Amino acid sequence: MRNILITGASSGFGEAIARNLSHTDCRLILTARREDKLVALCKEIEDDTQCPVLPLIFDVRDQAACEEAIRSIPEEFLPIDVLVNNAGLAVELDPIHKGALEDWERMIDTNIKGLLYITRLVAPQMVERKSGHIINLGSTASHEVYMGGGVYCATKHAVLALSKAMRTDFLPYGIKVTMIAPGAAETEFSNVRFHGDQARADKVYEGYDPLVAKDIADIVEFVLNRPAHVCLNEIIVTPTAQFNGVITRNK
Ligand code: NDP
Ligand code: 8X3
Repeated sequence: MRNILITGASSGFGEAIARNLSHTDCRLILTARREDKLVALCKEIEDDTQCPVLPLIFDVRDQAACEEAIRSIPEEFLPIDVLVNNAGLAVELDPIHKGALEDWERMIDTNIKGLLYITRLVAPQMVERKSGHIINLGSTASHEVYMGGGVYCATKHAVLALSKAMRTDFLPYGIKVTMIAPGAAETEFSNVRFHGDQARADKVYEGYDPLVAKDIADIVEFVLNRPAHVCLNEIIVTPTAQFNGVITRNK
């Protein structure tokens, strides 16, 4: 039975990944800031499946809170076999000369520093056991930049660099590292980016069929079910109507 920790499990990809994996032989540790949403999801999963679920409520930007949360994990959910670094966000679509420093800090602190804080706490146990799998949520924005997306794209370029760094640093220990790089997917992502302006968020997905969270959850399940000698290093997945972060049909 695998112990799986998923950050950002209160919505979108993280929630869908948790729902999918709850039907497999595992225990889930789910993290996010919104306690009501996360606790409701954990209860639903425990009612519907045999899967034990542990909610951890904290902000990945808060290094002390990350440490306290990871140290609080009870023995029965340890050791962590799989870490899914999914928590992340984009804020606004401003060009560099107009961007708000506060928005930049939120993206950099969550998408880069938060991912590093959690990995630094979890990876040593994997190294010690010479076993484990880390899945990082990159993006097509790990490969291209688009207008107004500069700092978000920079954080996702960093996730690509860190995924390669983890793969090389952990190579001697047999730890798998996979970066999944989705294109446009309809989750709470654009609502968060535009501060709750749902009409503006909906426009992002007008005129084509975007990915949905389950598409990414199915890929995570596939990645985790490869034989021990197979590591998928990176998967780029877009809607059929989208070539990359820049070129989308009908846009
Ligand atoms: P959602 O907004 O639906 O989910 C984001 C999750 O991250 C939520 O559970 C949120 O929980 C959590 N989160 C955000 N900030 C923090 C924080 N500071 N501390 C703890 N948890 C946090 O978006 P998606 O599911 O779409 O995004 C998931 C990941 O996928 C992100 O890394 C995103 O960059 C990436 N991605 C998304 C794409 C898309 O088009 N949707 C495409 C490519 C990549 P809470 O608010 O409760 O803390
Ligand atoms: C999220 C999707 O289109 O903003 O990574 O790059 S996009």
